[in-house]
Amino acid sequence: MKIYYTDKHLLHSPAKELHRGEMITPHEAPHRMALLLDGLAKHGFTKHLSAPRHDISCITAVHRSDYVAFLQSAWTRWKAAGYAGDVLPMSYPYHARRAAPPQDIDGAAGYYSSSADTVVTKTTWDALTAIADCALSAADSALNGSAAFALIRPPGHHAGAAYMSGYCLLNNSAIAAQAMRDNGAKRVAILDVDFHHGNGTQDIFYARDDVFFASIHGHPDHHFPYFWGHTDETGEGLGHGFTANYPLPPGTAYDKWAQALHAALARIKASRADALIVSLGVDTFELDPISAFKLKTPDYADYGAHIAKLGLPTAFIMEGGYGVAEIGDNIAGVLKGFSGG
Ligand code: OKP
Ligand code: ZN
Repeated sequence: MKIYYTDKHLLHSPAKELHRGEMITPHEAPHRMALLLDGLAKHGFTKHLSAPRHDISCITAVHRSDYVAFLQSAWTRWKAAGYAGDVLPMSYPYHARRAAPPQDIDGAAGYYSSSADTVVTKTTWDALTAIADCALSAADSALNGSAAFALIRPPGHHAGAAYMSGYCLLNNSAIAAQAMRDNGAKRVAILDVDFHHGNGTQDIFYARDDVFFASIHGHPDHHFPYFWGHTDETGEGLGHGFTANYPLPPGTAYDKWAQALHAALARIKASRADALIVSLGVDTFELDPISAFKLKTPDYADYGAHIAKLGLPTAFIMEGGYGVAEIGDNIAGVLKGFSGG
């Protein structure tokens, strides 16, 4: 298992998170990576590869160029407007009310967002390109015959073609999946095992038949992102039948979760994908502070082994998993289980 890492994730460090009516210390911040690096080291995962710079076209292949321009300029524009803190939008368009963003950066930030938990800091863009490179190198490695893990933060699966959301700004898994397509995979499958539904990834590929998307997650009646992830969301147009959602109730433990996994794996097999991206969030863990499933540490190795049975070139892309001492044990479990122990 090759592991791609960069310490440039430190360049995205939100000062605060707006959470349930309060400004709190962010759940998604550099300390997550410190915990994860320590935990992985205990399991012998100490070798990290650095990723070469990939072309910006790898990013604009799934993200709208006006959104990329927004991410690159948002902090400067926010400061130029005299606004304090990081770019934290709070006014949202009522669905697609206007085709273009307003001139004011506060309004523009809302236009390119769908939840007030995600900020742009002065150096966010530099973090984002460096971690996207890790995801892209993991995809390259998988296609070249070596399974790989992108050890990155912030996560990406809530970011759509033109919106940030749920701590995510660029959709690393979507960028990696698209790169696999562009580098020879005819069909790619994305398996999203993060506790939260991967709405951004779903949106990006919703009308396509070359990227199959399956997600197992907390039911949107109870959990973020709230407006996506129901079973009746199955794709549209050409993409009809290429999205599969497995929403599960709060409190779900591994027996029921694994049944959904087996259903998702069967669908991936039937999709005849020739490469796999795993959006690997371990916020399904019983002690995760913002989630509600009951997976235990040994379950991670078990499901890693099931994913391996697909026999596909695979890139694991880090998504969520918050503030617990076991985060490294759980990621190590998946990687070891996948690699055969
Ligand atoms: C990111 B990932 C309101 C709820 C918003 C966002 C959770 C994002 C999780 N405070 N919370 O999927 O792990
Ligand atoms: Zn999550």
